[in-house]
Amino acid sequence: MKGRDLNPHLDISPEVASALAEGRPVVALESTIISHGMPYPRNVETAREVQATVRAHGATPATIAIIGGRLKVGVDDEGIELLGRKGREIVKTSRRDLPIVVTRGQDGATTVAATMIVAAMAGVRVFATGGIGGVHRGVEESFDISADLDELARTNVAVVCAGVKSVLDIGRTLEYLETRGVPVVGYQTDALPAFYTRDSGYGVDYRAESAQDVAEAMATKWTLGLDGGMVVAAPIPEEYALDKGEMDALIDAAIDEMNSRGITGKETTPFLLSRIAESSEGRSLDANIRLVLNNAALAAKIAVAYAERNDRVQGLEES
Ligand code: PSU
Ligand code: MN
Repeated sequence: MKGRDLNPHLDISPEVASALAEGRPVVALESTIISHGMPYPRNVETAREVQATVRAHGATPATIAIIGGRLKVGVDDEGIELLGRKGREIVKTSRRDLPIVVTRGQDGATTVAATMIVAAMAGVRVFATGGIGGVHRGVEESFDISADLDELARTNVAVVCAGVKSVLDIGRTLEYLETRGVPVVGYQTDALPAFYTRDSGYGVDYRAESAQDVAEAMATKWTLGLDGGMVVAAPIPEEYALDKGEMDALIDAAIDEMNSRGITGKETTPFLLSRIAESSEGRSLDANIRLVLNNAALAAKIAVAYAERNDRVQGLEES
């Protein structure tokens, strides 16, 4: 379906379009996690499970990617299989890559930044992923700061993630988000989670007790005219968390190897994820899948709460 008077490059699937038209809850899902974040075929299995989890919690999943130069909101099974099978051959597409991939009619996997852009175009306000990009360790040398952070500062989508991964410089990532006015909200926690582990040693700005709390804060932010998103950080469920000391050692080793091999720029995150999956004998991948499913469930609850809130406010305005 070509959305009403929407962007000419955008295709919204019929299922997502009718949910949006009826004000029903929708959760955006990214595709770089499929193509560059996990190996085939578990990436495809996980993408399907994530969609099923969103449905089970009362929302419609909208996987976002670029297929043949079209911005897709609601990628079908065939599209997900393509992204998963081709993996790193697919262009990892962030804000700066979008115009080129679209112009050339290529396939592109959207990062958190690009997924936020496309979600916002379609009117989707809640997005679930695993981890966001951030300020990289060694930023003094590399100047590597993910475009995800600037997108969070300007595009109105709440991003549910498992905190900030310790392949990144967590402290500097938080400082950057503060400077750019992005709230970091802990879901039922005061501690910022660090992806595979529940506590990074850093705090969050605010703690939310419920999906309703998060939905209210989103609505207030945007009613105030404060553009930009929000990071909603949910810790990996206790039973799936990995040992912090052990993971830190594997992450340090992977970063050393990356530096000695001269891997930089957009290649860094995919390299680190696959190296850590190898050195942990797949345990990091299992944990990654568990936390993504957990985030999908929470994002669906937030999307439901946000839609209910909008219905209530509209009801009041009409009465
Ligand atoms: N973190 C993960 N898995 C991922 C990514 C980050 O644990 O797949 C992906 C996301 O798509 C994120 C991107 O937006 O990496 C960040 O890349 P960069 O640092 O190049 O901006
Ligand atoms: Mn980068």
